[in-house]
Amino acid sequence: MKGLYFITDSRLSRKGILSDVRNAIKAGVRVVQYREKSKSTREMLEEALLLRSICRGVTFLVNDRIDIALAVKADGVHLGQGDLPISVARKLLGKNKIIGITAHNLKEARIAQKQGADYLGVSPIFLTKTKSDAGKPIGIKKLKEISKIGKIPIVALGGINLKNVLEVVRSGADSICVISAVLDKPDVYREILKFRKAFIDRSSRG
Ligand code: TZP
Ligand code: MG
Repeated sequence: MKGLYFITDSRLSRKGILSDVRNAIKAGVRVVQYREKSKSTREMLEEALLLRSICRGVTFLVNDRIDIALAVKADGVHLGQGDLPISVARKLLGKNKIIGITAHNLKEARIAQKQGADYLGVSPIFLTKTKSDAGKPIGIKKLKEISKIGKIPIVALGGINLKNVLEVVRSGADSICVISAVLDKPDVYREILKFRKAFIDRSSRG
């Protein structure tokens, strides 16, 4: 769970999520999460199968839906605080699958870690329009606090753009996820490359 993490968004996508994911992988993304909030289960299954076949050599996760993740042999799931608890998800998925949990604060981060989450999705760092129920931005200070207790990798997301990304990767994020700042642009591949540079800049000028 290092480097760039990409989440699909069929509402924001200009050329379709399959094209976005191909470009994201070409640009060096290491993790792809299939996140779909409005399609039928059957449509999701079909899309997830296609994505599974595209995501060779990168980690492929499914948001919320453990059934879809199991059906397409995804590498794991990403769950929110209102989804099935980690203990139940672990029983269903087995010990080898990845379970990522969204944490908005230190308490949620500590609990998720204790319960056996494989990584934390810490969000929203900044204001985001992409997820209507994302909650209040937690800011850089809280991200730093959470990263200090974090024994498991931290994926930072929510409102990340080219202006603030370096600060985020220097504040303890192992991985970053950017949705709108990338999908707003016509060339997803080129845009993701710019974010990838932030990880190089962290080590050279940090
Ligand atoms: N979960 C927390 S914030 C978020 C999700 C899926 C959306 C982040 O999108 P953006 O456009 O990079 O702010
Ligand atoms: Mg969820």
